Amino acid sequence: MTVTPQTNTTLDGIAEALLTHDDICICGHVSPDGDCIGSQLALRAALIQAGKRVSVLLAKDDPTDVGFRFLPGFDQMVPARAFTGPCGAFVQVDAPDAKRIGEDAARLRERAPFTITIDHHAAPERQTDLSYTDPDAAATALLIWQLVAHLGVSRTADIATCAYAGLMTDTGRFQHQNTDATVFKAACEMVDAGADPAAIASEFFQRRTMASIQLEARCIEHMELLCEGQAALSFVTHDDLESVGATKADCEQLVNVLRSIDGVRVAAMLRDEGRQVRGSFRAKDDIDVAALARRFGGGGHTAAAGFTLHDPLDKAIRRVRRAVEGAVCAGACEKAAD
Ligand SMILES: [Mn+2]
Repeated sequence: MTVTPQTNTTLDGIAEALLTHDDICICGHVSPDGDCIGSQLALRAALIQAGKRVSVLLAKDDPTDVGFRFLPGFDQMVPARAFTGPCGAFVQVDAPDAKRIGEDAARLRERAPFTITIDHHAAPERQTDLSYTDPDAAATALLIWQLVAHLGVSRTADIATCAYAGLMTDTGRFQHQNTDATVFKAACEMVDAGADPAAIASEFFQRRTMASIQLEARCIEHMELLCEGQAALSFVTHDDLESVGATKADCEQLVNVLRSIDGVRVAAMLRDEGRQVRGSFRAKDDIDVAALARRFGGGGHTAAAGFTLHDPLDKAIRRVRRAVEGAVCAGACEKAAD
Protein backbone atom coordinates (compact mmCIF):
# COMPACT_ATOMS: atom_id res chain seq x y z
CA MET A 1 0.00 0.00 0.00
CA THR A 2 1.40 3.38 -1.04
CA VAL A 3 -0.76 6.33 -0.17
CA THR A 4 0.08 9.55 -1.99
CA PRO A 5 1.40 12.67 -0.21
CA GLN A 6 -2.02 14.20 -1.00
CA THR A 7 -3.63 11.63 1.26
CA ASN A 8 -4.48 13.29 4.56
CA THR A 9 -6.58 10.62 6.23
CA THR A 10 -7.22 6.90 6.59
CA LEU A 11 -10.18 4.81 5.46
CA ASP A 12 -11.33 5.03 9.08
CA GLY A 13 -11.17 8.84 8.80
CA ILE A 14 -13.20 8.73 5.58
CA ALA A 15 -15.77 6.45 7.22
CA GLU A 16 -16.06 8.75 10.23
CA ALA A 17 -16.57 11.81 8.00
CA LEU A 18 -19.21 10.03 5.91
CA LEU A 19 -21.09 8.95 9.02
CA THR A 20 -21.22 12.52 10.37
CA HIS A 21 -22.68 13.93 7.13
CA ASP A 22 -25.93 13.39 5.26
CA ASP A 23 -27.26 14.05 1.75
CA ILE A 24 -24.09 12.59 0.33
CA CYS A 25 -23.43 13.08 -3.40
CA ILE A 26 -21.14 10.52 -5.02
CA CYS A 27 -19.61 11.40 -8.36
CA GLY A 28 -17.17 9.63 -10.66
CA HIS A 29 -15.25 10.66 -13.75
CA VAL A 30 -16.16 11.60 -17.32
CA SER A 31 -16.34 8.59 -19.69
CA PRO A 32 -17.10 6.36 -16.70
CA ASP A 33 -15.75 2.81 -16.61
CA GLY A 34 -16.75 -0.19 -14.53
CA ASP A 35 -14.56 0.82 -11.62
CA CYS A 36 -16.05 4.29 -11.52
CA ILE A 37 -19.70 3.20 -11.63
CA GLY A 38 -19.08 0.09 -9.50
CA SER A 39 -17.35 2.17 -6.81
CA GLN A 40 -20.10 4.78 -6.79
CA LEU A 41 -22.89 2.21 -6.50
CA ALA A 42 -21.09 0.06 -3.91
CA LEU A 43 -20.56 3.14 -1.74
CA ARG A 44 -24.16 4.24 -2.31
CA ALA A 45 -25.51 0.88 -1.11
CA ALA A 46 -23.25 0.94 1.96
CA LEU A 47 -24.24 4.48 2.92
CA ILE A 48 -27.96 3.80 2.46
CA GLN A 49 -27.50 0.85 4.81
CA ALA A 50 -25.87 3.29 7.25
CA GLY A 51 -29.08 5.36 7.11
CA LYS A 52 -27.87 8.12 4.77
CA ARG A 53 -29.63 9.89 1.93
CA VAL A 54 -27.39 9.39 -1.09
CA SER A 55 -27.31 10.69 -4.67
CA VAL A 56 -25.17 9.14 -7.37
CA LEU A 57 -24.10 11.41 -10.20
CA LEU A 58 -22.83 10.87 -13.73
CA ALA A 59 -20.18 13.43 -14.68
CA LYS A 60 -21.78 13.80 -18.14
CA ASP A 61 -25.12 12.82 -19.63
CA ASP A 62 -23.50 10.72 -22.38
CA PRO A 63 -24.79 7.16 -22.90
CA THR A 64 -22.84 4.64 -20.82
CA ASP A 65 -21.75 1.02 -21.28
CA VAL A 66 -24.71 -1.39 -21.34
CA GLY A 67 -22.98 -3.56 -18.73
CA PHE A 68 -23.61 -0.94 -16.05
CA ARG A 69 -27.38 -1.19 -16.33
CA PHE A 70 -27.75 -4.31 -14.28
CA LEU A 71 -25.72 -2.95 -11.36
CA PRO A 72 -27.99 -2.35 -8.34
CA GLY A 73 -28.74 1.37 -8.13
CA PHE A 74 -27.69 2.29 -11.67
CA ASP A 75 -31.24 3.41 -12.49
CA GLN A 76 -30.88 6.02 -9.73
CA MET A 77 -27.91 7.75 -11.35
CA VAL A 78 -28.49 11.29 -12.59
CA PRO A 79 -26.27 13.54 -14.71
CA ALA A 80 -24.56 16.17 -12.54
CA ARG A 81 -25.98 18.87 -14.83
CA ALA A 82 -29.55 17.85 -13.99
CA PHE A 83 -28.99 17.38 -10.25
CA THR A 84 -30.85 19.88 -8.07
CA GLY A 85 -30.94 18.04 -4.75
CA PRO A 86 -29.08 18.82 -1.55
CA CYS A 87 -25.39 17.98 -1.25
CA GLY A 88 -24.15 17.92 2.36
CA ALA A 89 -20.96 16.13 1.40
CA PHE A 90 -19.49 15.62 -2.05
CA VAL A 91 -17.51 12.43 -2.64
CA GLN A 92 -15.50 11.82 -5.79
CA VAL A 93 -14.39 8.29 -6.48
CA ASP A 94 -11.87 7.05 -9.07
CA ALA A 95 -11.17 10.69 -10.05
CA PRO A 96 -8.36 12.84 -8.65
CA ASP A 97 -9.29 16.32 -9.79
CA ALA A 98 -11.89 18.78 -11.06
CA LYS A 99 -10.99 18.06 -14.68
CA ARG A 100 -11.85 14.38 -14.35
CA ILE A 101 -15.23 14.95 -12.68
CA GLY A 102 -16.16 17.49 -15.38
CA GLU A 103 -17.48 21.05 -15.14
CA ASP A 104 -20.99 20.30 -13.85
CA ALA A 105 -19.83 18.16 -10.93
CA ALA A 106 -16.96 20.55 -10.21
CA ARG A 107 -19.50 23.37 -9.79
CA LEU A 108 -21.52 21.22 -7.42
CA ARG A 109 -18.33 20.38 -5.52
CA GLU A 110 -17.53 24.08 -5.08
CA ARG A 111 -20.88 24.57 -3.33
CA ALA A 112 -20.59 21.49 -1.12
CA PRO A 113 -19.75 22.20 2.53
CA PHE A 114 -17.53 19.12 2.78
CA THR A 115 -15.59 17.21 0.11
CA ILE A 116 -13.87 13.81 -0.04
CA THR A 117 -11.71 11.93 -2.57
CA ILE A 118 -11.35 8.14 -2.63
CA ASP A 119 -9.09 7.13 -5.49
CA HIS A 120 -6.15 5.16 -6.85
CA HIS A 121 -4.82 7.75 -9.31
CA ALA A 122 -1.75 9.62 -8.08
CA ALA A 123 -2.23 13.37 -8.46
CA PRO A 124 -0.04 16.41 -7.81
CA GLU A 125 -2.45 18.10 -5.42
CA ARG A 126 -5.30 17.44 -3.04
CA GLN A 127 -8.51 19.17 -4.12
CA THR A 128 -10.88 18.04 -1.38
CA ASP A 129 -11.07 18.40 2.41
CA LEU A 130 -10.23 14.73 2.83
CA SER A 131 -8.41 12.44 0.45
CA TYR A 132 -7.50 8.79 0.58
CA THR A 133 -5.53 7.91 -2.55
CA ASP A 134 -3.65 4.63 -2.91
CA PRO A 135 -2.03 4.21 -6.36
CA ASP A 136 -1.11 0.62 -5.46
CA ALA A 137 -4.77 -0.36 -5.22
CA ALA A 138 -5.78 -2.22 -8.39
CA ALA A 139 -9.19 -0.53 -8.38
CA THR A 140 -11.02 2.17 -6.47
CA ALA A 141 -13.68 -0.51 -5.91
CA LEU A 142 -11.13 -2.37 -3.80
CA LEU A 143 -10.77 0.68 -1.55
CA ILE A 144 -14.55 1.03 -1.32
CA TRP A 145 -14.78 -2.65 -0.39
CA GLN A 146 -12.33 -2.04 2.45
CA LEU A 147 -14.15 1.18 3.42
CA VAL A 148 -17.43 -0.71 3.81
CA ALA A 149 -15.93 -2.63 6.74
CA HIS A 150 -14.93 0.69 8.36
CA LEU A 151 -18.48 2.00 7.95
CA GLY A 152 -19.69 -0.81 10.19
CA VAL A 153 -22.31 -2.04 7.74
CA SER A 154 -22.55 -5.52 6.28
CA ARG A 155 -21.12 -6.44 2.90
CA THR A 156 -24.35 -7.28 1.09
CA ALA A 157 -24.65 -9.05 -2.27
CA ASP A 158 -25.48 -5.70 -3.92
CA ILE A 159 -22.31 -4.07 -2.57
CA ALA A 160 -20.28 -7.14 -3.53
CA THR A 161 -21.71 -7.15 -7.07
CA CYS A 162 -20.85 -3.49 -7.67
CA ALA A 163 -17.38 -3.81 -6.14
CA TYR A 164 -16.66 -6.98 -8.10
CA ALA A 165 -17.65 -5.26 -11.35
CA GLY A 166 -15.14 -2.50 -10.58
CA LEU A 167 -12.38 -4.90 -9.65
CA MET A 168 -13.00 -7.17 -12.64
CA THR A 169 -12.96 -4.32 -15.16
CA ASP A 170 -10.01 -2.33 -13.77
CA THR A 171 -7.84 -5.47 -13.70
CA GLY A 172 -8.86 -6.30 -17.29
CA ARG A 173 -10.69 -9.44 -16.15
CA PHE A 174 -7.89 -10.24 -13.66
CA GLN A 175 -5.24 -10.09 -16.40
CA HIS A 176 -3.47 -6.74 -16.04
CA GLN A 177 -0.19 -6.08 -14.23
CA ASN A 178 -2.15 -4.80 -11.22
CA THR A 179 -3.68 -8.24 -10.60
CA ASP A 180 -2.11 -9.57 -7.40
CA ALA A 181 -2.98 -11.70 -4.38
CA THR A 182 -4.81 -8.77 -2.74
CA VAL A 183 -7.10 -8.59 -5.77
CA PHE A 184 -7.93 -12.29 -5.65
CA LYS A 185 -8.46 -12.23 -1.88
CA ALA A 186 -10.89 -9.33 -2.23
CA ALA A 187 -12.60 -10.97 -5.23
CA CYS A 188 -12.97 -14.12 -3.12
CA GLU A 189 -14.61 -12.11 -0.32
CA MET A 190 -16.96 -10.48 -2.84
CA VAL A 191 -17.99 -13.85 -4.27
CA ASP A 192 -18.51 -15.15 -0.73
CA ALA A 193 -20.74 -12.13 -0.10
CA GLY A 194 -22.90 -12.91 -3.14
CA ALA A 195 -21.22 -11.52 -6.28
CA ASP A 196 -21.78 -13.87 -9.24
CA PRO A 197 -18.62 -13.81 -11.43
CA ALA A 198 -20.19 -15.49 -14.46
CA ALA A 199 -23.30 -13.30 -14.44
CA ILE A 200 -21.30 -10.08 -13.98
CA ALA A 201 -18.75 -11.03 -16.67
CA SER A 202 -21.58 -11.92 -19.00
CA GLU A 203 -23.25 -8.51 -18.51
CA PHE A 204 -19.99 -6.71 -19.24
CA PHE A 205 -18.36 -8.83 -21.91
CA GLN A 206 -21.02 -10.84 -23.72
CA ARG A 207 -23.27 -7.97 -24.73
CA ARG A 208 -21.37 -6.16 -27.44
CA THR A 209 -23.49 -4.20 -29.87
CA MET A 210 -23.13 -4.72 -33.63
CA ALA A 211 -22.14 -1.05 -33.80
CA SER A 212 -19.17 -1.68 -31.53
CA ILE A 213 -18.05 -4.66 -33.66
CA GLN A 214 -18.33 -2.53 -36.81
CA LEU A 215 -16.41 0.26 -35.10
CA GLU A 216 -13.69 -2.24 -34.23
CA ALA A 217 -13.44 -3.10 -37.95
CA ARG A 218 -12.93 0.61 -38.71
CA CYS A 219 -10.28 0.83 -36.02
CA ILE A 220 -8.40 -2.14 -37.51
CA GLU A 221 -8.69 -0.64 -41.03
CA HIS A 222 -7.06 2.59 -39.81
CA MET A 223 -4.38 0.83 -37.77
CA GLU A 224 -0.69 1.29 -38.40
CA LEU A 225 2.13 -0.64 -36.75
CA LEU A 226 5.17 1.33 -35.60
CA CYS A 227 8.64 0.37 -34.40
CA GLU A 228 8.64 -2.92 -36.30
CA GLY A 229 5.37 -4.02 -34.79
CA GLN A 230 6.12 -3.04 -31.21
CA ALA A 231 3.51 -0.29 -31.21
CA ALA A 232 0.07 0.04 -32.77
CA LEU A 233 -1.67 3.31 -33.50
CA SER A 234 -5.19 3.82 -34.76
CA PHE A 235 -8.11 6.21 -34.68
CA VAL A 236 -11.82 6.53 -35.30
CA THR A 237 -13.41 9.63 -36.73
CA HIS A 238 -16.72 11.18 -35.82
CA ASP A 239 -18.01 9.86 -39.18
CA ASP A 240 -16.94 6.33 -38.23
CA LEU A 241 -19.02 6.58 -35.07
CA GLU A 242 -22.02 8.06 -36.86
CA SER A 243 -21.98 5.71 -39.85
CA VAL A 244 -22.15 2.58 -37.69
CA GLY A 245 -24.30 4.16 -34.97
CA ALA A 246 -21.68 3.69 -32.26
CA THR A 247 -21.36 5.70 -29.07
CA LYS A 248 -18.25 6.94 -27.27
CA ALA A 249 -18.64 4.04 -24.84
CA ASP A 250 -18.19 1.66 -27.80
CA CYS A 251 -14.69 3.10 -28.27
CA GLU A 252 -13.43 2.15 -24.82
CA GLN A 253 -12.25 -1.36 -25.71
CA LEU A 254 -10.60 -0.50 -29.03
CA VAL A 255 -7.24 0.34 -27.50
CA ASN A 256 -7.18 -3.06 -25.79
CA VAL A 257 -7.75 -4.75 -29.16
CA LEU A 258 -4.64 -2.97 -30.47
CA ARG A 259 -2.63 -3.96 -27.43
CA SER A 260 -3.65 -7.62 -27.74
CA ILE A 261 -1.69 -8.00 -31.01
CA ASP A 262 1.35 -10.27 -30.66
CA GLY A 263 4.54 -8.23 -30.29
CA VAL A 264 2.77 -4.93 -29.58
CA ARG A 265 4.09 -3.32 -26.40
CA VAL A 266 2.27 -0.01 -26.60
CA ALA A 267 -1.11 0.74 -28.15
CA ALA A 268 -2.38 4.22 -28.92
CA MET A 269 -5.97 4.91 -29.88
CA LEU A 270 -7.40 8.29 -30.90
CA ARG A 271 -11.04 9.35 -31.13
CA ASP A 272 -11.85 12.47 -33.11
CA GLU A 273 -14.48 14.53 -31.30
CA GLY A 274 -14.43 17.44 -33.75
CA ARG A 275 -13.00 20.21 -31.61
CA GLN A 276 -10.69 17.86 -29.74
CA VAL A 277 -9.11 14.45 -30.03
CA ARG A 278 -9.34 12.05 -27.12
CA GLY A 279 -6.46 9.58 -26.81
CA SER A 280 -5.76 6.39 -24.87
CA PHE A 281 -2.51 4.56 -24.29
CA ARG A 282 -2.06 0.98 -23.10
CA ALA A 283 1.20 -0.79 -22.32
CA LYS A 284 1.85 -4.48 -22.19
CA ASP A 285 5.19 -4.45 -20.37
CA ASP A 286 7.16 -1.87 -18.36
CA ILE A 287 6.85 1.12 -20.67
CA ASP A 288 5.27 3.94 -18.63
CA VAL A 289 2.41 5.28 -20.74
CA ALA A 290 1.25 7.59 -17.93
CA ALA A 291 4.50 9.54 -18.52
CA LEU A 292 3.72 9.56 -22.23
CA ALA A 293 0.18 10.84 -21.58
CA ARG A 294 1.50 13.57 -19.27
CA ARG A 295 3.45 14.99 -22.22
CA PHE A 296 0.02 15.76 -23.72
CA GLY A 297 -1.40 17.10 -20.47
CA GLY A 298 -3.08 13.81 -19.57
CA GLY A 299 -2.31 11.10 -17.04
CA GLY A 300 -3.39 7.78 -15.59
CA HIS A 301 -1.70 4.56 -14.63
CA THR A 302 1.63 3.14 -15.81
CA ALA A 303 -0.10 0.67 -18.12
CA ALA A 304 -3.29 2.61 -18.97
CA ALA A 305 -3.47 6.34 -19.50
CA GLY A 306 -5.39 8.98 -21.41
CA PHE A 307 -5.14 12.52 -22.72
CA THR A 308 -6.95 15.13 -24.81
CA LEU A 309 -5.42 17.08 -27.70
CA HIS A 310 -6.91 20.28 -29.08
CA ASP A 311 -5.60 19.58 -32.58
CA PRO A 312 -7.13 18.46 -35.86
CA LEU A 313 -7.01 14.66 -36.14
CA ASP A 314 -4.14 14.50 -38.66
CA LYS A 315 -1.94 16.68 -36.47
CA ALA A 316 -2.88 14.69 -33.36
CA ILE A 317 -1.92 11.47 -35.15
CA ARG A 318 1.47 12.94 -36.10
CA ARG A 319 2.19 14.12 -32.56
CA VAL A 320 1.17 10.82 -30.98
CA ARG A 321 3.07 8.79 -33.59
CA ARG A 322 6.24 10.78 -32.81
CA ALA A 323 5.83 10.38 -29.04
CA VAL A 324 5.16 6.64 -29.28
CA GLU A 325 8.10 6.10 -31.64
CA GLY A 326 10.31 8.08 -29.26
CA ALA A 327 9.29 5.95 -26.31
CA VAL A 328 9.04 2.55 -27.95
CA CYS A 329 11.62 2.56 -30.78
CA ALA A 330 14.22 4.29 -28.58
CA GLY A 331 13.44 1.88 -25.75
CA ALA A 332 13.85 -1.02 -28.16
CA CYS A 333 17.31 0.23 -29.15
CA GLU A 334 18.33 0.53 -25.49
CA LYS A 335 17.15 -3.02 -24.87
CA ALA A 336 19.11 -4.26 -27.88
CA ALA A 337 22.23 -2.49 -26.56
CA ASP A 338 21.97 -4.09 -23.09
MN1 LIG B 1 -10.16 2.88 -11.48
